[in-house]
Amino acid sequence: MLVHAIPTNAGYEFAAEVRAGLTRAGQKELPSKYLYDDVGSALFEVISHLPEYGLTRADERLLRRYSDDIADRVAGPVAIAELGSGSGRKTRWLLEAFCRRQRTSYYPVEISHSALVMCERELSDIDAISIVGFEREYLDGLLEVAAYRKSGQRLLVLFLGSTIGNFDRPAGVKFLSDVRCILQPGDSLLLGTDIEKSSIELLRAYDDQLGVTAAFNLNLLARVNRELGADFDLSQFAHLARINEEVRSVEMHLESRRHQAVSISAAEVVVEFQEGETIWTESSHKYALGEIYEMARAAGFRCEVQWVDQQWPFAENLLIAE
Ligand code: AVJ
Repeated sequence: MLVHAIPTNAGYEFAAEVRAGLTRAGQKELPSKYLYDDVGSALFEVISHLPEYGLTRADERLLRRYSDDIADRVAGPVAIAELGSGSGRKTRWLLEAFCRRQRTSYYPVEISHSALVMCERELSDIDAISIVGFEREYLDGLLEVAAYRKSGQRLLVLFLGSTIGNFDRPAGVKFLSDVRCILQPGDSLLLGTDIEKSSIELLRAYDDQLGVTAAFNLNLLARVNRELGADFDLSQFAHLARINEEVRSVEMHLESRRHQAVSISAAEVVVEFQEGETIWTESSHKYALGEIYEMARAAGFRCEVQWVDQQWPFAENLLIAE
């Protein structure tokens, strides 16, 4: 696989965003995309196997069951771009279905280098596939993929795993509109969305008994220590999952167990935490089935089909660019 690597001002951006998020007035925050360094990506992989966290397995079941259906609906020569490929495991079924029909180009777009490498290892044995990976932010990568498009080739964008849920609702629609702007009418977007479920189930899924999600969350501070020379004492922060009823999301926070000060050398800042104060690290929004049709329309798509998993309510939505 050819990999286009990321331009290297990435470290500087990380420091700037950490500084901005931890020095702002009110709720402190760190962007959830930084959860996925090599350690974080590996921990998420473990989360996807936990009995409490059914999301990834539901996604995979749907892709496995309906891959032929999806490939038939997106007929003709197609280039497939995946935003956030992860290990690539759940994409296999879909790619195999497309490759049975014709030669297919697959362009994973992923900020984690190790995930890209894993993804290639996982998928390169498929017949009639060519893989070019982009170590990029989603929209930057998608722009480059669109520039590779050959005439007469359709583009299918995969945005699976309910990653869209990490945006708040307005930002989610804005993101879909940005994707739509890069596409041509008739191109498609396969969007995975986690469906609303009980608070009990959600809290179990985001605060599992083994503590893997806690480790996944705390790793963000460990990463700031490693990469920005900070001195976070991990034993003085606690993982917290809570429901935000108003916006219908599950939030992850890191709660300071005592009053403390942390110095972050590369961000040139010392941050003070009160006892009980939290850093907000992620929101995962949950959707009603009908709502996805409206979001699609607002972003310039029409939702053509919705496949729903019964075991763990989750939907795969096929959106067509209008
Ligand atoms: C990979 C973004 C879909 O929001 O559920 C898992 C990440 N966070 N457990 C999600 C996650 C806590 C996950 N996504």
